[in-house]
Amino acid sequence: MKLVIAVVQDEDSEATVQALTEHEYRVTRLATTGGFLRRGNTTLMIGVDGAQVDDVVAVLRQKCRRRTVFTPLVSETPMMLPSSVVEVEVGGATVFVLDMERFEQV
Ligand code: 2BA
Repeated sequence: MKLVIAVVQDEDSEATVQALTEHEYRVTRLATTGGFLRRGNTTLMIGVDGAQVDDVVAVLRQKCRRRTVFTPLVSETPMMLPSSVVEVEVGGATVFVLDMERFEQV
């Protein structure tokens, strides 16, 4: 079995979980925070057979969009202007696929 871990934007999480559930995948949703933007995102854990990984990734690709986010420029000095922002492109989904050594429900 494999564990698919996907970091998705909060805006996409509801539709993504719904689509995965409709495909009969089991999903755990975690509220997480990106280290760079320091804003909320959603991490999904999906345990599947190896043969299902490509289908899970296809659902993620379909439901998770890339977006441009404007974020305040972080500066080490107090010289930062209030209008200093940087443009960052985020998403669709950041996907990790791990070998699952053991899976059981007790
Ligand atoms: P954040 O860490 O908040 O990053 C948001 C976006 O900021 C990233 O989008 C990327 O476009 C940009 N970014 C991140 N680190 C950067 C850096 N050091 N320099 C310049 N730009 C940077 P995505 O790549 O789509 O990542 C979305 C979220 O996925 C991340 O939110 C983080 O929560 C997670 N993620 C991405 N790569 C990861 C990794 N290798 N390990 C763990 N989590 C990861």
